[in-house]
Amino acid sequence: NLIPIPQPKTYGVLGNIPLIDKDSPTLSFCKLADEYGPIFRFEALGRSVYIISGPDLVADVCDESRFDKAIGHLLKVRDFAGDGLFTSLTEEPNWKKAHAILMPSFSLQAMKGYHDMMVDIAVQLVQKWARLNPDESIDVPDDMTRLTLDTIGLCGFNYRFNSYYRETPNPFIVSMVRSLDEAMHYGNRLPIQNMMMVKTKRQYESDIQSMFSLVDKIIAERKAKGDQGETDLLARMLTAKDPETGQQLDDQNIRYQIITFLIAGHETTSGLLSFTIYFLLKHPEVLKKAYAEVDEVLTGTTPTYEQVLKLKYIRMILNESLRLWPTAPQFSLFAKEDTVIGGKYPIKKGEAVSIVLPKLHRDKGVWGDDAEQFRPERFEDPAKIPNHAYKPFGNGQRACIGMQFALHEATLVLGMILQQFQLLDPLNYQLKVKQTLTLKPDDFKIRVQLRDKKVTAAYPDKPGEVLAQAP
Ligand code: FDE
Repeated sequence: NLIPIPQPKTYGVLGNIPLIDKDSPTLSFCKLADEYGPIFRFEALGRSVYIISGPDLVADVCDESRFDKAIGHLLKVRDFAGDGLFTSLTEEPNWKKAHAILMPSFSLQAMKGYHDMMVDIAVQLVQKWARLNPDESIDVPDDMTRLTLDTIGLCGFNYRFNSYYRETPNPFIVSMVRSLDEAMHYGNRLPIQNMMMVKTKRQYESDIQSMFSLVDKIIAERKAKGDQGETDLLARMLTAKDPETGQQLDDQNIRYQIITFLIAGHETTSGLLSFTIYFLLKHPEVLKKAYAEVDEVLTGTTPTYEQVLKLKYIRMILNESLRLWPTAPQFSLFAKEDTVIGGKYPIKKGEAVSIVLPKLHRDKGVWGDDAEQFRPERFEDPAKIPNHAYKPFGNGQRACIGMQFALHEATLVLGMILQQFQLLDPLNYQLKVKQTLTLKPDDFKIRVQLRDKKVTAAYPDKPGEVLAQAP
């Protein structure tokens, strides 16, 4: 009773490529899934992958005894993220080593150590917004990207990108975004096309060099300075030993990990914050409950670590936002042996599957008829969350190591924003989703009004001083 897996129309050597919008592949996959169902084959220039969005199929491919993370779609990203955590195979020695070394730095407990640094950056965002004139708009994804980049820079490497002091994105970010964009498009072009794009290639190579040189400089400076009791990720990478092998990470791998954290830690979290603000603007009843919680819990000038943990409804809002718009919208696996999924679809050893999260997360059979509705209350009871239909942070041992980090940061920032501001939507924004490697609301602008001028006036001018005062 095995049945063949459907495949949409092909176009010669291009296979199915003409069916996807190259600027937003995930959304195209969602549309194809509407037509072809919970699994279909997708062929591109000789590569083939099964696109999966049905909960029972996802449950099967998330069985780690049969499937493991695939990186075929990330090969180009390895040009600058090498064998860092995100772009390595589970089998590569550096994955296991770095995973063991870095896990403790991302535990729930470890968030306590990052809290004050996260507040430092969040205060910069709040101050910027508080000082805008009433007729000035905020580009939400832009300001959220400033926040998440500066936060991972400070918590990770004690480096200040100081994005709020710049009009345009930091040059490092320009290089990173452009390289990611090129890495995403490269695989969907014919080799001959890629060969002819001489300028693009030159730009790509110079972008990678400039990323390497900033990161190598950060590493070299820290080494020169010696251990001064830093507790950030970099300190841990430079000193900690893998409990199993007794080995440390080498400098090249540390470079790749830093670039990995900068990529993984800022685009995804900034998209999460942007979509969440969008949902709050469009759901006044949710916004009202969120204000009520924030006003009850956040009593001081800036939130304490413990207060952030008490923002339960804000967490539910973030979970629901990640359900409808998971900002890392796809991940891929390969079969370790010949196998069958969903009781009827044969998958051969080595074949790849890719899970399309926005589609999975809206499955009516699992989430109910209101699956398309934004309703944070779904996450009230953790026991009722259908785990195989909710994978915003990936799966198993290859799941997101930065989950606690991202959620603590996002909860804290949303709390601070709601504590201070009324959110306004004078342009009546209509959602348009943009994809780089991650998803974001495109061209999303809002305005804000201070709720109570006294609170922000209490911030000292230098953000650092807030830390000194924190109880
Ligand atoms: C990871 C991740 C994932 C998986 C992917 C695959 O499988 O391929 C996912 C889905 C995710 N992640 C998601 C997310 C979302 C958000 C918001 C985030 N994420 C955030 C963050 C932050 C940070 C820092 C990070 N993140 C990081 C990371 C890393 C490193 C990784 C890899 C891991 C391993 O080991 O593999 C990830 N992330 Fe995330």
